[in-house]
Amino acid sequence: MTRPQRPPVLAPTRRRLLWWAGGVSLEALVLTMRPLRADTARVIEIVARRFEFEPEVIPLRVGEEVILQVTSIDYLHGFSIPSLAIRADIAAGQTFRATIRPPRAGTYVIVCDNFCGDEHDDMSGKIVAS
Ligand SMILES: [Cu+2]
Repeated sequence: MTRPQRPPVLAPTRRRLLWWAGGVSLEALVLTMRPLRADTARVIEIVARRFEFEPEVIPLRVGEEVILQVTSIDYLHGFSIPSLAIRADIAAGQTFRATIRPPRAGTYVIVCDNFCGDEHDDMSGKIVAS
């Protein structure tokens, strides 16, 4: 009595494995080649509190890409840099992140545009790009 011949199962499995490994290698190559700007940009932590941003002055180089990480520690503050088209409301305990790159030398004014108390009008800061 002869046993029925089994179809070769190794070849398709190996082919699938090669396709999978090739896909993983290609994906790794693409990920390696992708620019990692967001990961390499310097993070500048800013605290928003009645009635100031700290630090108040942020010196940057023209064209330098940075991540502003703004945390309100006490109230709903506005964070606005009109000349860079950046704006957010930041509730107490929340953090807002924005990536910026000052295009020209100069001063970029930061204001709180959400009324937060008697000295709200004094709550400002600036980015000085040179
Ligand atoms: Cu305010």
